[in-house]
Amino acid sequence: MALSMDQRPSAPQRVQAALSAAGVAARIEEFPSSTRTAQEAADAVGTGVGQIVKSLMFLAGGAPVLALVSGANRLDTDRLAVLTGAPIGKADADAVRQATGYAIGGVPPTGFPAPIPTFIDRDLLRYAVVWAAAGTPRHVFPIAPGDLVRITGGRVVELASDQG
Ligand code: 5CA
Repeated sequence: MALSMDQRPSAPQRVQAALSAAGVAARIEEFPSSTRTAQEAADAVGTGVGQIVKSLMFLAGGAPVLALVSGANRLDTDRLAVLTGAPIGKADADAVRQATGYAIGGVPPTGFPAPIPTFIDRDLLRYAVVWAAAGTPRHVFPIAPGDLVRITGGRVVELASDQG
C-alpha cells in the first residue's frame, strides 16, 4: 500500500493511517471476494460471523452515532435510543458517507473526519481477535477487542436484540 506523491490516499490507506496514529499496528488484508456483509467477511477470513464487526451508523436526534455490533447479533435500536437519550433514525448511504468518509460495506470503526460517539457490543469482547472493515467491501483487519475499545473511545454495552 505504497503512497505515491501525486495520488490521494486510498480508503484502506486512510484507515491504515488512522490505526497507526492510534498506535495500533494493524495488518489490513485485501480479499478477492466480497467482504461487504458480515457473513461474506467471515467466509473470506475463515472465521465465525460473531467475530466480524459491523459498523452501523444511525442518527440520534439527527447526530451521527456508531454501533459496533457482532456479526452474530441484530442491533436493538431501542437500546441505542436509551443509551443516547434521543430518538434513533436510519442513516442513508449519503449520510453514512458524509459522516464517516466511507461507503456502506467498508465503513471502518474509526478514522472519521470528526469523532462519532461509539457504542460497542459487549459480545465482541468474547473473542481474542475480531475483524472490522477497512474502507472498502474487500478490505478488513484484525484487532483485539480491547484495542477496538481504546482507539474508538467506545462504550461497551449490550446492543443485541433478544431475537438474535
Ligand atoms: N464489510 C462488512 C463487514 S466488516 C460491513 O461493512 N458490514 S456492515 O454490517 O457494517 O455494513 C453493512 C451495513 O450497512 C448493513 O448491515 C446495514 O445496516 C447497512 N446498510 C446497508 N445498506 C444500506 C442502505 N441502503 N442504507 C443505509 N444503511 C445500509
